[in-house]
Amino acid sequence: MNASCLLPRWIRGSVLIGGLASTVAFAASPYLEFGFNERGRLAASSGNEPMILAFEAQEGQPADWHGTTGSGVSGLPQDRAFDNTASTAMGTDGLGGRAVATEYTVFPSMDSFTLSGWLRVTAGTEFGRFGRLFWWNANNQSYLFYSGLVLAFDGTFVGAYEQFPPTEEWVFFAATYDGTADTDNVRFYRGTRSTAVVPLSTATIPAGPNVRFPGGQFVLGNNPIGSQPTQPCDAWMDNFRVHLASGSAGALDLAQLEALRALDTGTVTPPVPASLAIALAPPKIQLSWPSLEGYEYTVIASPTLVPWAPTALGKVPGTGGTATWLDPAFSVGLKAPKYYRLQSGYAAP
Ligand SMILES: [Ca+2]
Ligand SMILES: [Ca+2]
Repeated sequence: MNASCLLPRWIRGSVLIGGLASTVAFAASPYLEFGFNERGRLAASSGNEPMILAFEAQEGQPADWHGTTGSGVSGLPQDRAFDNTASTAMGTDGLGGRAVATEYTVFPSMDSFTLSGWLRVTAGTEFGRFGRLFWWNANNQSYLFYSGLVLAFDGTFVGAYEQFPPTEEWVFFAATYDGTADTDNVRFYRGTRSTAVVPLSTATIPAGPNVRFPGGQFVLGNNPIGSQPTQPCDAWMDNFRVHLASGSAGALDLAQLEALRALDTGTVTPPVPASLAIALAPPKIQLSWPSLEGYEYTVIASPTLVPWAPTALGKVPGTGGTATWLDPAFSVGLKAPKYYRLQSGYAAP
């Protein structure tokens, strides 16, 4: 017998999936959002799509490219960045790390999208050379690279060239595509921690829904393993986001991008929402969820949904594997409802 069948109906209907929602002023939640604020080999999306990235070195060796505390764009103690500066050079013929999706993933086909994030290079880093910020290997290669800021899809290259000289400060970058517009449907933007986002250049490609990312290997910071030439992005990266939408809403406008930039300079991206499963460990209730190193999870319960009267029952450190928590006070035969919620937060450094 499946143990979960023993659960009274009201229990199965009352388990909540908790976590702190990601909110961005004036713009919908990102489809993907990587803040790199955990520790360990994995980096999780706090956007709507719970993609997990694994860090690896040039030839695929396991690595941890999380920067130190405070290395993220906000400089706040819980903020870390993807530190790919161990790369031997920017772009072509350098050797360096990457963050690659642990599963082959498909973007939904949408009319519009935005790729945005933050980049910081060290003084003296050679400009250009096609260092990969983003790679999506579909039927046609799609990528964004640091050589200026260049977007390539369907074999078409459009870009804002020579606009990103290495200054050793964090630079906000964005490329938007609005497939509902026939002209100027690709736009590039730049900002810094201290200066607002400004438009750079525009370009025109054939209009239509975004079928240019039909699926494939998703990589940040380099080409996929085994590629020639090797093209690491010898830099720090933080808060890489993908927005997607039907209609034109996925192409964020200047005000929305400026809101993102301003938000990032003073806050740390929210923790990854956790998904909660419930099972029986007879005769007790057991909760389990995928956990990340560097996070701490708090199990909360209330006897009623409204009003929500929470009691914190326990704290569990993230390990990078499945975390479990057994409710010592709740037997299956108990005839009272109990509503669980799981909160995720950053563990103390
Ligand atoms: Ca960060
Ligand atoms: Ca380097």
